Amino acid sequence: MSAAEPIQFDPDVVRADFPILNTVLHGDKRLVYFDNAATTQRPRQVIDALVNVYEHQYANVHRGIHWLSEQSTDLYEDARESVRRFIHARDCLEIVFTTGATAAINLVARSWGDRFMKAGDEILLTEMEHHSNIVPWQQLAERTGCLLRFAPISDDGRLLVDEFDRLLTPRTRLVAFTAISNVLGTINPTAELIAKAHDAGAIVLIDAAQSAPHQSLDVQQLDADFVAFSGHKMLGPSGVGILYGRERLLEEMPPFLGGGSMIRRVTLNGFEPADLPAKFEAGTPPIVPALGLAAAIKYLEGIGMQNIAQIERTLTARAHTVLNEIDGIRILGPSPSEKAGIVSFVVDGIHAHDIAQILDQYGIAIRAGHHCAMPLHKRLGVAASNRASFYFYNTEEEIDRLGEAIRGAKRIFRRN
Ligand code: C6P
Repeated sequence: MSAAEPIQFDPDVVRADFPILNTVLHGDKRLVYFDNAATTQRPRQVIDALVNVYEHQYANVHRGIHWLSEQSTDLYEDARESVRRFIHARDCLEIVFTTGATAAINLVARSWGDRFMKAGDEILLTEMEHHSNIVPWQQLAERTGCLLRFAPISDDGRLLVDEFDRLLTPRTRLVAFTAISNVLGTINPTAELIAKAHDAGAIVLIDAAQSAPHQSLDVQQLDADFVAFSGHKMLGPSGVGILYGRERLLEEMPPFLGGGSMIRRVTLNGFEPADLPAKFEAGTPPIVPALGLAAAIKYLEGIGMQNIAQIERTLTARAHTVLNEIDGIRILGPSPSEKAGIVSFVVDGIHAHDIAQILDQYGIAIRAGHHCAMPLHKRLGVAASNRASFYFYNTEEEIDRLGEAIRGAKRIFRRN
């Protein structure tokens, strides 16, 4: 199936690619995997690609002059090209392999931040950020004396754009926000916010950890400066992520980690950094995970990102309908039309961990807790929430099972 074709999607055919979805637990419960915002599952095609590399193509990259190393280096650079194509970057120089979204954001905070931020400069974030897009900036503020501002959200979890505008001032040097909230599912108006930030003279980092796996991403059309995301949330292996950076910005930045590969020359007195992107890839990179990510991208492209977004819209709408039919449930975040496939909720009088534990007895995997977004939970007035997060291999029938399981939990706690 190509991205341009109308959707012809048979969930049973797709699900057959994912061996783990056949898992039966607790005797007779077929696994319902609704923890996709934490990490997704891998299709056979990705698993086979990993095995194939280890069996036939594995050596260190950019080091050997032997045949196997050349094979492995070519595949690693092909993987970079797959990522470039997937996010529509201009050049492979702008694609840095990291160990994940967290590492990518920290790279920018350490390298760009330490070089360009000074006391009194401001960074504008939002109240809906994951800790990975808060703590690196708090650490930068400790190092440099720069100040953090947080654009507030409405009670139903939408960014208050007027407030964002008010907090964007000539002192704002960087704006960093999530394209999709990992708790609320809110889809932020990314292009609009980037344009506003640029008008104010700020550069922009997009945390795309929850958007790159679910929507098409065009960094040139968005005019993004930095974009961070993780392979394991988009069918790829853990241990690999991407920092996209505009070439001009990456060129101005000093290397963050030092070691092998990131140098052109080393003497006992100092070093000269390598060209992009090697300058930011010190040490042996995540070779096999990068190749696995390329296989994952190939699979996603086969389904088509627009189709994926459409399937998830249907699942999210169904989840809202099912949950709204149950008394005493508060769904966090906006209406289904404004959110991605992430539905967090709180059940009156039952702790999120208890709900998750009972759902597990029904074979349903969801996440419970603060989902690495403690400030957001404080803003919403809840200590913890339950989160069901979907991917294109989930089905409406599974969502109906979620509803039955929550009713079961309420019966156990006599809250119905
Ligand atoms: N969120 C979740 O269950 P890493 O851990 O580096 O792959 O991704 C970090 C990250 C950054 N931004 C957002 C918006 C995220 O959702 C995540 C990861 C997972 O919500 C694990 S805490």
